[in-house]
Amino acid sequence: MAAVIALAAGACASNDRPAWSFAAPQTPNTVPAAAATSVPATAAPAPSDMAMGQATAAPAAPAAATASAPKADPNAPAYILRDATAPAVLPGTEHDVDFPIVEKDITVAAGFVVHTWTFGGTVPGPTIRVHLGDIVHIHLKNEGQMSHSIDFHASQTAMNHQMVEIKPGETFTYTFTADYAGVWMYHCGTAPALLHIANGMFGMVIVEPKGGLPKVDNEFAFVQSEWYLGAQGQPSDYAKANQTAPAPDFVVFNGIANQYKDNPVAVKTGGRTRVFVLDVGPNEDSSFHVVGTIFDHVIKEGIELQRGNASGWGSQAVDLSPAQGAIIEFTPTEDGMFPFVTHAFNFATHGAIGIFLAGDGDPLN
Ligand SMILES: [Cu+2]
Repeated sequence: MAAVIALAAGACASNDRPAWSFAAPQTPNTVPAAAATSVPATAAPAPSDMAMGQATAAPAAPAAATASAPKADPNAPAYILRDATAPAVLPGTEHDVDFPIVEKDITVAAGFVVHTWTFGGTVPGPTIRVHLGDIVHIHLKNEGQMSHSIDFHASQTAMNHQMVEIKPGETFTYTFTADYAGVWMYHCGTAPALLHIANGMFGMVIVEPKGGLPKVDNEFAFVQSEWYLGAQGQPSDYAKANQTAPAPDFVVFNGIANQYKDNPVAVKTGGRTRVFVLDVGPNEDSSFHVVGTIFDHVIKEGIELQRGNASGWGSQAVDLSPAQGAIIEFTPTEDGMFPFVTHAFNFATHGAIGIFLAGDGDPLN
């Protein structure tokens, strides 16, 4: 029979009925040796390098960029589970948020460590949640070894005004007004932006709509992204990430492969669950789906499927290209497992999968 998902809590583990089978990746992808092009030499990016396109001067490349991924290291530290719960909206109408820029070794999948560049020491960076019309001051301090910058998609500002290079040791405050509601990406824009995003410099901003969002039983925030592994313990591999047909080693929710498959997320049976979901790529789309549920309320990039609409429309999966976000809501109708995936299944099998566990996890009890 098909393999049954192993649940950390043990619920349902003895259930012998057919079940979804999710083969976890044992080894990351490899790319042909010919794909291993050298990365441009290190140089401090100038302000004019704030570009989405090809780098003219790339910052520090992986010291030992490799064409193929490293082998899993049995001695790598265990990954640190990221709480999937969406943060509360910040109190007040004007906010000061500290964003130290920190280089950090992070275990991104069992046995694989990446020397990441981060906002706030985590990948993704902190999720910021505010009300429409709020003013946000992001206080950046570059504690790393190379220049970085930040670009808030929730903001409206000239690229050469606030998306400026912040050199090592420097500080900068990026200020914006939350003019529009939605689920927004932020990321480093320093060239090559592809590498800075691929190496962990991204996160989510939630701007609640006028009047706020109604209270629900459970709220979560998931950022889908890709890892293109360099050598063990080194930054991501720019050459791999820069392929026109890229083959990520892992595709993940909230930075770590399979973390919510290993550690299912509890939801209330019969309650309303809301998920803020964002695809940051840098390259691949998401088709966010929750097995066994139908979304009755979706707001994607300003387009709304309203709950209780007269024609009875529902939604099965939400398509998100890189830098697109959505708010989805559904109700688990019974106790049991409701896996969430990108329905691009080659990526679900490379880490983009988790499990919502409703009630005690057993629909027959
Ligand atoms: Cu950066």
